[in-house]
Amino acid sequence: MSVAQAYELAKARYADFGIDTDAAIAKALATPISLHCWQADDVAGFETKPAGLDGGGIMATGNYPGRARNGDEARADIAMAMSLIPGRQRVNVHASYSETDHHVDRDQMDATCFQQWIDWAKAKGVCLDFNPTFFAHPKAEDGFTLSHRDEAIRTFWVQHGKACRKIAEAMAHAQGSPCYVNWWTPDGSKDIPADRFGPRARMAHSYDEIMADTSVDTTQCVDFIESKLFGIGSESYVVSSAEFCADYAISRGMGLCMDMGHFHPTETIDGKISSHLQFMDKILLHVSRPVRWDSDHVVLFNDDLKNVFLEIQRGNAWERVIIALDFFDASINRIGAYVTGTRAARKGILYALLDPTPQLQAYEAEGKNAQRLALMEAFKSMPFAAAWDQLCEQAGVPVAADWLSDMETYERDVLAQR
Ligand code: RNT
Ligand code: ZN
Repeated sequence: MSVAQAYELAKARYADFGIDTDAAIAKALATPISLHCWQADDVAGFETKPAGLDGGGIMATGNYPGRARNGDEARADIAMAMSLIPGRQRVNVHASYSETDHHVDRDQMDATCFQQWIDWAKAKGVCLDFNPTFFAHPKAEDGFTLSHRDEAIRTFWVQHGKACRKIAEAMAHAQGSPCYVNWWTPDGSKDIPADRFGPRARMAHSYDEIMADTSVDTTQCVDFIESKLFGIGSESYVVSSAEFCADYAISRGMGLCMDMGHFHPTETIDGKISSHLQFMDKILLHVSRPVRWDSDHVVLFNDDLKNVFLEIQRGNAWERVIIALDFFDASINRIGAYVTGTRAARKGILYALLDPTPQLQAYEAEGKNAQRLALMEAFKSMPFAAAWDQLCEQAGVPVAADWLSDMETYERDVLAQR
């Protein structure tokens, strides 16, 4: 049976419940997903650095061949992945992906360091998002940046933050639409701190200093602060915790970023969205998949993912939730990681858009909670696959796993030659 034939049957089935599958597909395709540039090179970055200047912070595990070694390779890989992913995409660049012929330290960066990304995005017709990079730098080596007790180090990172907002504003102007900026700092400690207050006070103060630059147009450079529970080397204390970030964002009129992997292992974020959106205009999501201690496995079409998008659908909050990806797996073909993860996110969006929300909410209002539960359950086995295949076909990308041969050809011709 062709995709079109299967879709006609599925369409009729959903129509029985008053759901317009054509409209859902159109909306799912139009919903932007921001692809993170850092899956292409395992979060290494492309800064020109003097020998010996390095520093950790985030770790990708695995050494699958074919890692992008420079901006051109990363952009080629991202473009390849994008050609196999349906729907509207943005590209999310980190400050550590600056490209210059000489060393420009983080506090000195400006938009010219990202000219190649800006030109490429324009040529591809995609918008860029941006992230200051508070890791992979000698001044982040001891685990503290914006909350550092050394005033000189703290000031360096404040300068980086200020520079990043200017860069984001320039990107927004170049693309004629806002650039979403995500603020994540690794600050924290491996073991029990004796002072949790001090770093948090300094962190808040640093952010206040960065955001005090009122020359930046906040309709164009739109800031979000990302929380975390723990990381490698920050198991006992993370300065920018969930409470810190939510309180900071609300008190300063800033956005909040929730990464799906940054909470307790059984804690999910879907139920939090309706709380934050009572008090904030917009939130940013880092769509990710936590496994044990790792927060960044390749995204899959699992319950956690579906529930996040169902929550957006049921709260009619599509305009208020910005969707970005955050995963990195260096142990498999990186194009495959991008395509599987991003397609799963798009699939989750379509799945939510095909939810019988009005009927479920009507049952709830009438106190018919058995009916509500039964319909939710029944919808798990609706002919969703036919709608998803139709979306892919409509977008001109391979259906199901038919993209694997393209990935393998690219691996043979391009990745294996690196
Ligand atoms: C780290 C955060 C952060 C990074 C990216 C590279 O735990 O999730 O978002 O993954 O900024
Ligand atoms: Zn994240």
